Amino acid sequence: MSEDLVAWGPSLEELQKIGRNAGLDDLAVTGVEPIVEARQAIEDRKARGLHAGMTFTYGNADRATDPSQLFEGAQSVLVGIRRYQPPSAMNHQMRQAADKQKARAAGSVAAYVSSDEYGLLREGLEAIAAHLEAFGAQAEVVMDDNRLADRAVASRSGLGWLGRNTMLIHPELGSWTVIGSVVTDALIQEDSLRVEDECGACSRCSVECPTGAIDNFGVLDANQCLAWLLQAKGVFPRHHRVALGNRIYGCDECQMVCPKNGEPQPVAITAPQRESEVDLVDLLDSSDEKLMATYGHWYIPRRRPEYLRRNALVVLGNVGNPSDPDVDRVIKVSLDSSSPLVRSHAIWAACRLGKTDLVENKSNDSLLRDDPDGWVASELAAWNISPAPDIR
Ligand code: B12
Ligand code: SF4
Ligand code: SF4
Repeated sequence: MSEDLVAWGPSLEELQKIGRNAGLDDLAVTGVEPIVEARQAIEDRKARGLHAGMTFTYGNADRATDPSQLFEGAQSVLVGIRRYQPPSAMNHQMRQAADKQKARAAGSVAAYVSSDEYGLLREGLEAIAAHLEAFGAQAEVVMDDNRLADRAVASRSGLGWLGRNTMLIHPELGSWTVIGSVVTDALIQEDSLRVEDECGACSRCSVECPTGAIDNFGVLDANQCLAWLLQAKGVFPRHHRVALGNRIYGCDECQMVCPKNGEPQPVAITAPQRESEVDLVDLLDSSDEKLMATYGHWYIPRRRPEYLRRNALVVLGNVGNPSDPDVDRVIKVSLDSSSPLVRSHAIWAACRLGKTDLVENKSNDSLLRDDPDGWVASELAAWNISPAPDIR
């Protein structure tokens, strides 16, 4: 804060108390000056194509790193953080092995969506905004929004450091957190110091990432990141399908391996629970309407249920039980789908489970009909399969 400005509005301590009572685990404040390093980081990722065509904060890096653009007169950014329950201590390979034992295969859902954490984060931030408004200040909640790079403001406010896995790591809370802000025209006295980077010589996240998406300098290539690939349009890249394992939404690996996350502690206010596992056969059996009603809170490309089916088929190929008749049934139904995306991933699932006969028994006509992007044809070619001759 520059010396000629006079703080006005509630104190940070007062706001921290309100935030804690309303579900936040910590709150810090920073000014609205542009975060030049963050802007450069975003521009650099874009220039190198590492953003994989994503928009979000990449759409307008200038705005996302300049909180003063949120509204005229904005002076302070209160950054709130909320910790959520991490996945069980079982590592990914153990979970996959355990899934193989189950009669019905399941896909795993990342911890941040296994409960409604953003709902509770928003409630905490709204309590802060209401208190500021009671002082006559303007206050706007900005959370997981294209207009503000959450980790950049959080790191400048002193809430934590930016780890090599790109996560904001709070010295006590670790990285199993979600972040949001309240931008206000009140001028809240800053008291935060920058937290030192504690990654040191560690590089576990980079080494253990299933696809090698993180380099040694903490730069993430979204083209390789499973969390993004599950949300991206088009075919799921063939060379990353096995690495996907049983993940059906999100990926927690680079946080699970991080020594800074320590022992999981219980969360203060528990958010409403949602699914942490998805029965793959049930998903593939569901109507489009049911899929959107059940998983509509996920980011689904173009809001098209065929993407949920695409992801489920890749996971089914990895962890499905080949002797389960329901697995055969849902693959057969998927091979008959009107969507070439679904048909091509059904071919992959069938072949990966050693069930090429399911594909070979289909006619050319039924498999290759309406395949404008050649997805089905290239999947068949990849497995060197010729379907049954056309039955005319
Ligand atoms: C796009 C996006 C993604 C993309 C790309 C992620 C990435 N690393 O770039 C994908 C889909 C892959 C993704 C995945 C996940 N995401 Co995401 N994602 C975002 C989003 C919308 C924008 C992030 C962004 O700006 N990326 C651009 C790149 C360049 O930024 P960055 O690598 O984070 O680098 C920043 C800093 O390094 C900073 N910076 C760099 N140098 C310097 C120097 C200084 C001095 C300073 C101050 C700053 C600074 O500038 C950069 C821009 O902000 C934010 C929400 C938001 N509005 O901010 C959530 C967000 C980052 N995601 C979040 C989460 C939870 C996840 C997942 C864990 C979900 C999951 N389980 O699957 C994974 C984690 C993967 C990972 N290791 O990042 C949380 C992170 C919480 C935390 N504690 O860090 C956020 C903040 C959402 C939220 N509001 O809580 N995500
Ligand atoms: S979220 Fe998964 S795939 Fe993405 S960088 Fe982290 S470990 Fe790698
Ligand atoms: S795993 Fe190691 S290098 Fe990666 S974020 Fe955690 S402490 Fe940093």
